[in-house]
Amino acid sequence: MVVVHLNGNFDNKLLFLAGGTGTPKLLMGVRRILNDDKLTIIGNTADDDIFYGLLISPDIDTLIYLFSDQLDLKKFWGVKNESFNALNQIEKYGEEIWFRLGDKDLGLHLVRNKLLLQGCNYHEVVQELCSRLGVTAKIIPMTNDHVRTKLLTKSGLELSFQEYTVKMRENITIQSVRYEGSEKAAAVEEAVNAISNADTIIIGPSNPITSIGPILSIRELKTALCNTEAKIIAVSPLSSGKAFSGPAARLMNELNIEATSLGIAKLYREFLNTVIICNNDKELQDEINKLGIKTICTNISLKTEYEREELTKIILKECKK
Ligand code: FO1
Repeated sequence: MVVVHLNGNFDNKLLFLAGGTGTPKLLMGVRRILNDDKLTIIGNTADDDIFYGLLISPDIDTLIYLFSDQLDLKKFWGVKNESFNALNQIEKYGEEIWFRLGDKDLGLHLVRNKLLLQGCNYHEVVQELCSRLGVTAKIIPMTNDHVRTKLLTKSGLELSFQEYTVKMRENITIQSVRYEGSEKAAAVEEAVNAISNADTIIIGPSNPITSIGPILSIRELKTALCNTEAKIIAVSPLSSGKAFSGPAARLMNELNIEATSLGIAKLYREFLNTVIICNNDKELQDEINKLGIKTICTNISLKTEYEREELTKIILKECKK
């Protein structure tokens, strides 16, 4: 397939807000049209967790692996052609191994840990890792501070995001979600500046509760989104009330948030200009338009390279002129 690079004719400052699966899929399409150095991404860090003493940062790592061409594109997390020798060894010491850390992935976690121990803040660590891997997209973690998604189950158990999604396989009813630490957390300054200086901001089709929600829970980032001159476009992660991947629809239902693209538009209504929704959801257009938000109906499934590239073209046409 021919890669259509528009770089010469495209000087829009683009910023993405990203979680771990939907937005990286969209970014694969964007990469086929624009050079990585044209892209800035603010990544969620509230899925982060500690395993065997090492900080693991799934959403940021997916972005790093994507932009260094190492991502396992079957799972959309971890490194391709991975092995699990270290994990099998860890199990021999009686440790739980429900969170599958691969050998190559551990390389990243060890170097990150070293940089953190040397006193770098988290954004500096990500910059250093990207620079060592030759990543030219700007990946900015939302905060250097501790923010963690915590999910309270109906039975009163509070789970981390990884316990909920990987250990429990989302097989448990959630009553409420909070973002531990978000009230005190400061945004990374470059993230605030990126929002203020962008021409167009794309809220990718990531989970609004566990991926975009934590980013919005940081006051400075939400305020910057409400005040920016940028055009803000969201891509819905839902079609006919179902998520393309992950627990977004299920969680929204359990939290009594309308699990449709209208629900998505309502969640982002304070700052949203345009929402891109699935062809199947055409009947929601009028209700969304009544909120003062423009709708574009198209194929948003992002399953194939062709679909990713086509959606990118639609987004680029909608960018602030
Ligand atoms: N997801 C799984 O379903 N099972 C795993 O064992 C698993 C391990 C894992 C290790 C490193 C990493 O960066 C991500 C990993 N994920 C795993 C994905 C992760 O749980 C979620 O997909 C993201 O947090 C969602 O954004």
